[in-house]
Amino acid sequence: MGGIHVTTCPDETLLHSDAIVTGEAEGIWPEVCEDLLSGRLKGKYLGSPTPPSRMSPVDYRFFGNRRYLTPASLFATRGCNRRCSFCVSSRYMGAYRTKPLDVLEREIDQLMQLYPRSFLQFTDDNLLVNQTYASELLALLRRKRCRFVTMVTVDQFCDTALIQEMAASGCLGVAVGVESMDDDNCAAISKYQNLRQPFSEALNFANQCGIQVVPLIMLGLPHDTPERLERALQFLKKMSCSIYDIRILRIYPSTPLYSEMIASGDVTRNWWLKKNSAATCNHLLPSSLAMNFKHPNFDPMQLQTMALRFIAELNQLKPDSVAHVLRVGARSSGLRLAGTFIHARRKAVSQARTLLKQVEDTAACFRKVQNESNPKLG
Ligand code: B12
Ligand code: SF4
Repeated sequence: MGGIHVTTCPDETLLHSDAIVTGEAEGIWPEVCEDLLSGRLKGKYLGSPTPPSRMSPVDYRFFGNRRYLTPASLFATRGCNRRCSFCVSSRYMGAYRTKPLDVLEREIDQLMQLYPRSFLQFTDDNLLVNQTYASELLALLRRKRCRFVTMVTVDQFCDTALIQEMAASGCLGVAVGVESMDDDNCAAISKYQNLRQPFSEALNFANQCGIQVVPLIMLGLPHDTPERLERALQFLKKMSCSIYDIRILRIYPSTPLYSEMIASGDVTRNWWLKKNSAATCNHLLPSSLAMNFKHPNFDPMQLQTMALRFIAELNQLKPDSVAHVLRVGARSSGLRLAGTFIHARRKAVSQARTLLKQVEDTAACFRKVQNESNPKLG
């Protein structure tokens, strides 16, 4: 086994496997294969960050046509130089590295040949943080007449020159790491690049450039309260985003947030191995809405109800929101992506409404049982 969880929890995963590889596999993989073939497999292999000089082009024929938004997804960089306290990937990935552009160009050529009608999706954590590389990469995408989507940080999103350059290079959409509308929450999770940024103005600008915007939002941050989230919901409703990605904060092992919350008693060590408590609706919900920690201002079902309301109310399709997404798409010849977002919004709203009903029923049942066992609480 290998990958992020294995890297952050090697001893746990070794209990379930013959051998594990921690970190990045490229350098150590030949040794693992040789040992396997000669029957001398060791338990633990320590992979190390692959240097750019050893990054060779991925052969996408191996993956088949398995689509995630698009079948043409690729990675140009590794790691992230920021250190948001909840983020696992910036830590386990090692130093920020960029793939040589000639290698990347070969991957792009292959993907464009395999999927000529698809846009590219860069799944990088922080594709554009190195300005020199970002300019060269965007020039390459412009030259190749690519169309692409990617993730950006809030400070990059608010940089109008960068957004303009991205639009000119074929950018159809960005997911933005907004997390919270409140600066004190962003500071509490060390997401300093989000502070004092003109998000609403940047949103209008990106939309005018033909870029669809997907804010990534987390509920359950340290300063969230029911009143604040209600305010955030009403504020976000006035914005014109293409689709809203809402999740409940997760406390991953290896992050500073995990260590802090273990110390404060707000999260249980190895929570992912424990059975779900009856006081949550984790068993009903997708993992992105599971709650595995204690929040001072919410019980789990209350936060889960709020998250479902965010999904249902923000993604609700009205004639003007449909027209907006289509208009943005038309500006960048990205009508297909616009259609995907409209379809995804419809599906998200319908799922959230169904789940909301189930969570509300479960919460009512839970309160009834609590009241019966302790009438004083009622
Ligand atoms: C893209 C992505 C997705 C896409 C994938 C689409 C696609 N077409 O690839 C989608 C949206 C589907 C997705 C979904 C989810 N994701 Co995701 N995703 C990522 C992201 C941004 C990039 C993954 C990637 O390609 N990395 C690049 C490659 C090179 O790195 P790598 O995968 O780690 O692989 C290297 C090593 O780990 C190792 N390795 C990996 N696997 C193996 C296996 C073996 C046998 C060996 C030897 C080695 C090895 O070698 C590799 C090469 O060096 C990562 C963040 C990140 N930086 O990795 C999050 C990330 C992996 N996702 C995460 C999560 C939580 C999820 C979801 C559970 C979200 C949810 N709640 O629904 C789902 C789970 C989906 C599933 N079924 O597994 C977390 C995982 C946290 C954790 N501690 O496990 C991450 C780290 C994001 C984050 N910061 O929170 N994800
Ligand atoms: S900017 Fe994104 S990838 Fe980088 S540390 Fe923060 S959350 Fe992680």
